[in-house]
Amino acid sequence: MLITFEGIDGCGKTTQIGLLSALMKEIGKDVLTLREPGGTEFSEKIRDLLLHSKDRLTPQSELFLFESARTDLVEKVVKPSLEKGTIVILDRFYDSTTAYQGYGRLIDLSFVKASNEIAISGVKPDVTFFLDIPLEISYERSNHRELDKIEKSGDSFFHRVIEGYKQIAKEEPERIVSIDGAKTKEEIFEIIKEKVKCKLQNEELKIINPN
Ligand code: Z5A
Repeated sequence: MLITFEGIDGCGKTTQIGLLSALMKEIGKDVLTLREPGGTEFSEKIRDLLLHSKDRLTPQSELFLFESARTDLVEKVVKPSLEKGTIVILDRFYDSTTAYQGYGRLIDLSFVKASNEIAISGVKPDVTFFLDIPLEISYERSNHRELDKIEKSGDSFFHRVIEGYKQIAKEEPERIVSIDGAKTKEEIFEIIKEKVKCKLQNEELKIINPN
């Protein structure tokens, strides 16, 4: 099972992934948590370039770097883990590219979606949690931390990213669960726990009764 988390900076992905992975381990599940960009030696090098290089990147170079990091992670780690039956939890996946490079950087959406398709080669999340927070909360939570390259993109960029996420969630209500990220950590985790429990039960039923 592949579970992904999405949302703008500081929306609480890392916090919820920590809680979910601890719970999964507690109930005896084999679970792997990964982040994008990252998760392989090569993808971590690309992450460093994307977030910290002093070079000015064009939106297109940014897009291709995210996709290169993604394909490396998918082919080397995500696919083999899913094939073994491991539950993979990803901090960001291709919805981030649609939101940030498509809606945020204004690269043609059909081009972004086609690039995503190449990078994921058929690997799709079973469920995606979109933690929806306004920009003000993102700024409050990242309080005084040094900003990376993408975080310095400005308010109008982030407003477009937020609207992009809302649109993506509207287009795929079956896969994407939108949660008000301003709720408490505990309230958010309750919603996530219930949804994952349902997914696991459905999966077990499918194993017992494949038809
Ligand atoms: N990016 C892209 O442009 N295109 C792509 O295709 C991909 C990524 C894959 C990666 O940054 C950047 O790359 C990201 C998008 C871009 N840039 N931006 N902007 P990253 O991985 O370094 O960081 P991040 O994913 O954006 O976010 P983060 O800093 O890791 O935040 P988070 O994981 O969402 O939040 P958190 O660490 O769980 O929580 C932040 C703080 O809030 C922390 O102090 C918590 O204790 C607190 N918190 C969490 N939940 C709550 C609640 N519910 N109430 C109150 N306080 C809370």
